[in-house]
Amino acid sequence: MQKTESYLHTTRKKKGPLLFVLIDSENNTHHSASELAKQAERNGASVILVGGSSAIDQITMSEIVKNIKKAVKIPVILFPGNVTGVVPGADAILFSSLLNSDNPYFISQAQALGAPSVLKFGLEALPTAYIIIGEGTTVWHVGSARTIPFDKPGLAAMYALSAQYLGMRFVYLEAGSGAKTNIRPEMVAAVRKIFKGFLIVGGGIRSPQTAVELTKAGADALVIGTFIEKGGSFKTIADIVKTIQSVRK
Ligand code: 1GP
Repeated sequence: MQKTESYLHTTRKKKGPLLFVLIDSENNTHHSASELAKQAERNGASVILVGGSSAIDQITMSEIVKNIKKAVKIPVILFPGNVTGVVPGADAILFSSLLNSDNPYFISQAQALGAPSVLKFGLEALPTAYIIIGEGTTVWHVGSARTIPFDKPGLAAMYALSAQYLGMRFVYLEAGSGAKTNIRPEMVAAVRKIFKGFLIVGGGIRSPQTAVELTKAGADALVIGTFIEKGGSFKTIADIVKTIQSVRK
């Protein structure tokens, strides 16, 4: 196991469920991105994700990654929405296949196009099944997702099981950035029951209450982006970290 993956498992074991803070390079200037990352680290985040489904400016993104790397000690992991999200300077990349896309480009073609850059930039690839739940979000639209309704946990579990059989070590259940509703705990529990790897859940999470329900249901890490981008308080972030890290199973 390489460095970032091993850090994730060790930290998960030591601290309990983790918080990943997502910084969308399209919505943040260089200065504000590194400031947000610093604050996130100070308030208990374990990873900074950089990406977004509409991020297309590689030059800006790679500068933002460089600045964030200088500002924090926690790993910086790329979260690409397309080949344009592969830039140098990060510790690792969620090397994802959008399993429930109707468009083969997002299942395997973008991956083939992006892989040589992952190698060239020396990024640690974290093999991830990306599964989009619900509809109406940017990622749902851009990724041509075949909708899995929020109240169909069995469908998400089927995809997660196939991810496991395909050898993927991460599953990311995604409601979409700024989603009105987050993934339901019942769906997280159904996926947790059959998926043995590292389970990430994101989209629409804004409160310690939701965060604790999702981690109790079995999420190893939660992703929060919009709440912080919209000026949500870091005190809430610290509370979220504190409550989820009391969930240790
Ligand atoms: C989006 O899961 C992440 O890809 C985070 O979602 O922006 O709603 O926090 P939010």
